[in-house]
Amino acid sequence: MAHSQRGHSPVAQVVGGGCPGSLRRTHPRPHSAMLVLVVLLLTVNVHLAKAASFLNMFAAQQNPPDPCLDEQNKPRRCIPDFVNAAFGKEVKASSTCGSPPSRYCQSTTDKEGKMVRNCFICDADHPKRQHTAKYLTDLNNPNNLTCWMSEPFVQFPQNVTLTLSLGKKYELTYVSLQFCSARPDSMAIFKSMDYGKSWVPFQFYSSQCKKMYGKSPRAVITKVNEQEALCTDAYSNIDPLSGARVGFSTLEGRPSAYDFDNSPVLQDWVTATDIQVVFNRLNTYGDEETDEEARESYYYALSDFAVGGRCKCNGHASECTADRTGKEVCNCRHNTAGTDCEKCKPFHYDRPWARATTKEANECVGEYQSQLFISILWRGVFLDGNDLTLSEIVSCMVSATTVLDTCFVLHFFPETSSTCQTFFSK
Ligand SMILES: [Ca+2]
Repeated sequence: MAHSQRGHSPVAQVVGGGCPGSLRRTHPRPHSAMLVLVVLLLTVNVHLAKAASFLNMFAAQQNPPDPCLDEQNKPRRCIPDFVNAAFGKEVKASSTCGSPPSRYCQSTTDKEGKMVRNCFICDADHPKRQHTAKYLTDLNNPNNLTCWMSEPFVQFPQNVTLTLSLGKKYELTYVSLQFCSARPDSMAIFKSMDYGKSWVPFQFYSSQCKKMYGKSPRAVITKVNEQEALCTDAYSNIDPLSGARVGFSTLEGRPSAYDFDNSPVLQDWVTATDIQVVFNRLNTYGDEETDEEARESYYYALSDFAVGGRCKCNGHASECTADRTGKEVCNCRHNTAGTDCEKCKPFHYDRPWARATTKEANECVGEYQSQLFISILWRGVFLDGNDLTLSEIVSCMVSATTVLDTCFVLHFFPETSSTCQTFFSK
């Protein structure tokens, strides 16, 4: 064991891994300035903790109750509000009418049930004639519908896609599409969990599920395939010609939905950073080959693209806010950190990170780690007889953080890693 080598205890070795050469010096001369620095660090730490707890006490009297703490000020699960995560966000459309201006026709039926067509111009440069993708996620006022519209007759095998980036992870309850045109014959909803690098299907809609997507329209979800996308033929009729809404509920029909807290599979299933809608085939009456005006009446158009869910913070934050760069992040509590509160703060790895549940907040704990950090510094600087410069100590502090991160984030607990075991056996 490393013990036998004088001046190279396991702790010193681990820390030394990040400070090349700094612990290999052979001058065993305790440095009084370093001793003062470490004592100062300890003292400042204790005083800061006391001041923080005093300020917290004071703040608690003035501010409304903290949703992440219970009545006894103990951590409890907290979650951000339910929102339409798409509202006001940019949607990229692969096809939008109006550049150059084009004609489109709206089909309606008159009192006698006869088909009537009214034709208009879509012009991207005209404020009242444009049908921009911004209209997908603007305020949805039923008395003044604003519609995005694709170019006319982009028919299978060509498709039209809409891509919505949420900017961070959300846990979604539904995806809802309100049409200004007829519903498509075939469309698919995909989600990404890695900001658009890879996509997995969420739901398929088609009058011919098997032919279009290779899926049976009568498949059933059981506990063994809870992350499988289904296909339904129930929403692919050409009627109504406008105004229909298609909603996909992410948890509907999935058995573990009733025990969501204890189902990592479904927690993963509802998580998304981006949503993509792919329109594969237009619904038509079959008259597009013979009638030019008929072709102009077949396009995809939506008045609202809504995504209902909560900013994903794993039960450790009650709100998401913009960070210094304007990126949306969780306002993490319970000693957690990261965009989604998906890890423990440095020096709070006394037990493995876990998502909060309704019964247990699973907050990160770290008193032992702070003491350990000081002890690493102590051993590295004094007990092993090295003298380091201030910049080397700062470098060691960074290295120690990395070592702890590596131990606990990758291995979770010392028992599972021999490096960490050695590290902690001191
Ligand atoms: Ca709209």
